[in-house]
Amino acid sequence: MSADSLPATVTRLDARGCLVRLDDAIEGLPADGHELWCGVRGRIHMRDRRHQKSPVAVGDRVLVQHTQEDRGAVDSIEPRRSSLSRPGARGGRVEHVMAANVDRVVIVSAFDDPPFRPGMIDRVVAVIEFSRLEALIVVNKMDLGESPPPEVAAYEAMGYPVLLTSAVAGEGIVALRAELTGRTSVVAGHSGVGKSSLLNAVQEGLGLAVGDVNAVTGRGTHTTTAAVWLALEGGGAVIDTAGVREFGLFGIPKRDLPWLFRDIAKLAPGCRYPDCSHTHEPECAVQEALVEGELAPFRFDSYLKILESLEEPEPG
Ligand SMILES: Nc1nc2c(ncn2[C@@H]2O[C@H](COP(=O)(O)OP(=O)(O)O)[C@@H](O)[C@H]2O)c(=O)[nH]1
Ligand SMILES: [Mg+2]
Ligand SMILES: [Zn+2]
Repeated sequence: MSADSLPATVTRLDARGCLVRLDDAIEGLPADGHELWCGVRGRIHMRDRRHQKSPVAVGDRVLVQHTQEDRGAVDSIEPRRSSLSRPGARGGRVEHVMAANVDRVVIVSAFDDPPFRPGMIDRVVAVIEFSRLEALIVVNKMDLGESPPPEVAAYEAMGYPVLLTSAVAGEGIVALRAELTGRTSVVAGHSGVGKSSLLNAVQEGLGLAVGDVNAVTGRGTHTTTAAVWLALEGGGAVIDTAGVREFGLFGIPKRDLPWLFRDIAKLAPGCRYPDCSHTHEPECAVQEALVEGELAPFRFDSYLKILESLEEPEPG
């Protein structure tokens, strides 16, 4: 590190490099003196990050050199305190870090339009548990419904906080702002559920593009991998993502999955076999709870779907 290395946060990535937000402003730069476009210097390019798509991720803390005008170069990357990854190229073996240094994942769903899909929430919650992050579940577009979807009770029973919001009616926005302030959150959820609308409501002036549902869910759009880091006025930051494909099940071993479902994990000690997969074993407490109506069937469905999608560990 040289004397004029500037501490900064990576706020977005594109083919040319990354945009960073400097901790301390410099005169003559965009965004009130805070923004530099950076290339990543060759020597850090692949060091320790051979299996990663890009050496830097949105949310990374970096040291940069100001080279000319609004340009700079990333000198070094701080170790990540947490990260959220999805499988990238080579059959999912290349790690694609979607967001670095986050505390919490805000899972946004909609009451309707697009329809409420608990399967998506369950998948992201499993990733959150695996990554040891906090979860906040948001059900947006509550202006389209009278009462929350029935599945919400199951998440609350497991101890996950749930917020009901409407970006158009301004419902739940104060509470959401309070939840976001002072920590770094990443927002996950299907296209069209209202992620960008909610963030625009939380903080005036963010000016995030809001799509109409059909336009943003159209196939072939490449906006789904974009993530943007945004500083919040009251402290903290939020990373807006364009979709949910970002939250793949990277690196989760099959045998770990039962422990990533809180309701299933709680029942598992009652099973005959300590390594019970809860799919076919005799004297399975999870199966019994299902029959007794003590485990929500939608949760078990999600568990089975995810279990099938996870690869067996390679022998040896
Ligand atoms: N009825 C209703 N529509 C909303 C709400 N929030 C967002 N929308 C609409 O849903 C569409 C998608 O919103 P957007 O914020 O782009 O969703 P994103 O893809 O998750 O970022 C837009 O047409 C918004 O106007 C809401 O609370 N209620
Ligand atoms: Mg959006
Ligand atoms: Zn079992």
